[in-house]
Amino acid sequence: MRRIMCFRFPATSQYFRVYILFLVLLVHTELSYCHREFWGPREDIVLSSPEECARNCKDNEERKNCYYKFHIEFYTTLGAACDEKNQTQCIIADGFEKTLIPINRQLPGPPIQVCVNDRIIVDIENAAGGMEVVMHWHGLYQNGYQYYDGVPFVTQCPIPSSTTFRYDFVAQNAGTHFYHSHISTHMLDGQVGPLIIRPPPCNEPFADLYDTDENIIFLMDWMHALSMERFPGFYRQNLGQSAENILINGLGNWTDPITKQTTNGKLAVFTVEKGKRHRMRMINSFTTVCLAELTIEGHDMLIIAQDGANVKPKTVNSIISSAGERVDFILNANRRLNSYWIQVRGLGECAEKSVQQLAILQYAGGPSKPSSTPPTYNTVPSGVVYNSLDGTKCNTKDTTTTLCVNQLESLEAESELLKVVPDERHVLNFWFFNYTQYGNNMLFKADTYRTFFAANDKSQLASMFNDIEYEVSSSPLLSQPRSSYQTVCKHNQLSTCTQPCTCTQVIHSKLNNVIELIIYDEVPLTDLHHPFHLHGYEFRVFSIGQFADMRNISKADIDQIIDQHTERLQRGEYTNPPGKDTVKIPTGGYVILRFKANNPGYWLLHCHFTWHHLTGMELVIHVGDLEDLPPVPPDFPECNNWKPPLHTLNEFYGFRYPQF
Ligand SMILES: *[C@@H]1O[C@H](CO)[C@@H](O)[C@H](O)[C@H]1NC(C)=O
Ligand SMILES: *[C@@H]1O[C@H](CO)[C@@H](O)[C@H](O)[C@H]1NC(C)=O
Ligand SMILES: *[C@@H]1O[C@H](CO)[C@@H](O)[C@H](O)[C@H]1NC(C)=O
Ligand SMILES: *[C@@H]1O[C@H](CO)[C@@H](O)[C@H](O)[C@H]1NC(C)=O
Ligand SMILES: [Cu+2]
Repeated sequence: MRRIMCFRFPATSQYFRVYILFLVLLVHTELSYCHREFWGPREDIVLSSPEECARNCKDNEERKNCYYKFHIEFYTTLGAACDEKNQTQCIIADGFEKTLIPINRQLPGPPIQVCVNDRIIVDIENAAGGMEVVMHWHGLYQNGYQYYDGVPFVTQCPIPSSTTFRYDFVAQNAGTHFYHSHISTHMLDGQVGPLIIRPPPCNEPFADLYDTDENIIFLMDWMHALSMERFPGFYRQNLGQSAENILINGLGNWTDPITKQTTNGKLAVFTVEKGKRHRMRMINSFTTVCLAELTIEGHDMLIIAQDGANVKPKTVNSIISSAGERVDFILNANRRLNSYWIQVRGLGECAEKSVQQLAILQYAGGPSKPSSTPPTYNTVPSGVVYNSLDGTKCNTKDTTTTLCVNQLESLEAESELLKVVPDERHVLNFWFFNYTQYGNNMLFKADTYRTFFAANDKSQLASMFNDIEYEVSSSPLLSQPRSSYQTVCKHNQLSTCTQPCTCTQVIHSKLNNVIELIIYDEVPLTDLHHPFHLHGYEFRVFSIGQFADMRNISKADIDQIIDQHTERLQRGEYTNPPGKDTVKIPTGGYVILRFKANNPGYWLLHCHFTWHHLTGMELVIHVGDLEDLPPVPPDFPECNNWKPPLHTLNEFYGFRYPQF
């Protein structure tokens, strides 16, 4: 278990603490009296505002109860709010008018910034009529708060419109995290925001390496219509689901590729002080298959954490990330007093349309515009690329041009994870079931309604993970285990089911086992580098590899990978594999990761590309048994099918229908 508090109060200050507590209670009892209807009967729970919570964390500080209200509704960018003097409710985005479903009329959503051990309470008011909401806190363990992980039909029912749902959990693991909608494609329509958990100074290993910790670089992909427009996707025009634009901290401009006209957008400005070292927290909240490549003119970047997990610092020149990944780096503002371009290029499918966005790094007191010409899409960065698309050198010591996420080292040794044979090993392939190969008549058959998405090559696809297309159950597995079982895959389901095999895939794991996952891209497709995210855990990335020849990966290939991995373990070659919760798998490649299953619950493991996981590329890892879990919170909302048995009309529950 990770240490939360650094040291206990010395005995002499105990009395003082009790005295303070008494005073605080006295004051709070007074205060909360008038708020009683709002905050319920408890009088000792004092809520702090988002601003009060976004403080400098101190050693051994009392926990704060950080309260947030998220109001969700339909809204438009560049709406009438943008003509007001006070533009607090104006969303400009990239200067293109479109409908979105944001939180509190902000883009990205309001930042949650707390200290380790704070309690986070978020009331989600769903005022988006006709739309369900579910919020996932990406990167948080939720150990003890399993019911608040925010996965529809796994941990909770979706929040129906016109109702409010209260999330209530403790910030356990420090790091740069974020929150996002986990239902439909809403994440792409504004339901995202940063979630930063800072440790007390005594648990911050890099405190000496930086002077400020204020900058969040929040990357979003962006479409010029509601994203649902593109699910399952068009077939005759505007194929595929690639993004039209990228936003940096919700801002950017956009040049129409046909008319060449540029919108009157605003670029994000990051102000730094010359001579200071700034910790930058970069969050990739993309939903499409595009990747983001970040470079900062004239500056290199010292990487100190990935997905909130600290690593031994390494310098790079550009940072590639895919949906769900975060990178903390230190930027040393040691150049001439000026301003510099920040460039984010869209890679993968986004390369076809040369999608990119710019922002400005401004030295305080310097000019507001960089003196150099803005970089174009064809400005390719030089130097070391972090998390590059080339996975062929990840299992070597060569980091001259590329630095893979597994080539970094964790600060913490985890010797139990290094044992040669794990307690459980799951080999999980992923691929697409291509209905179009069968002439589509399998998909568009009378009375069958199978899930699919329309890809950019005009094929109609379902997404397979471990040879199964995940079927969403009608009740949450965690909170309603007795009613959710109907669709759960049976033992040996694969031997009996017809292709594509569809059921609610649950892998049962024993609490505290060391679990190894080998996830691989069985049938490589150009430009696809799927990022897999595991809820509830930070795993360690042991090995990343890629078969250079873009061929299908066979079972024999996997056996060979396991042999190599086993030899490396036997030779003790893995030195502190780094922690992460989202990992990008190279095209036609694989990743080997391990974690200790010390967090009971139902945890989703899925590709973080929205269109893939919505069409089946996900499964649930069920750790532990019912008795390992906290009880379901009282009055927790339930949902299920309702198909009562049919009776003759006048015997139905004794009710007599009127006779005419
Ligand atoms: C504008 O909105 C901000 C944020 O709500 C508020 O602090 C400020 O007082 C408002 N200004 C005016 C002139 O209303
Ligand atoms: C982007 O917007 C800024 C600010 O409105 C503008 O100065 C700049 O010319 C635009 N960029 C491009 C490439 O048109
Ligand atoms: C699906 O099958 C069709 C027809 O064989 C083919 O043209 C297309 O490239 C395939 N797409 C994928 C993604 O495999
Ligand atoms: C790879 O697998 C796909 C799907 O099973 C199949 O259509 C394709 O022919 C295979 N490619 C090769 C080179 O074997
Ligand atoms: Cu995917």
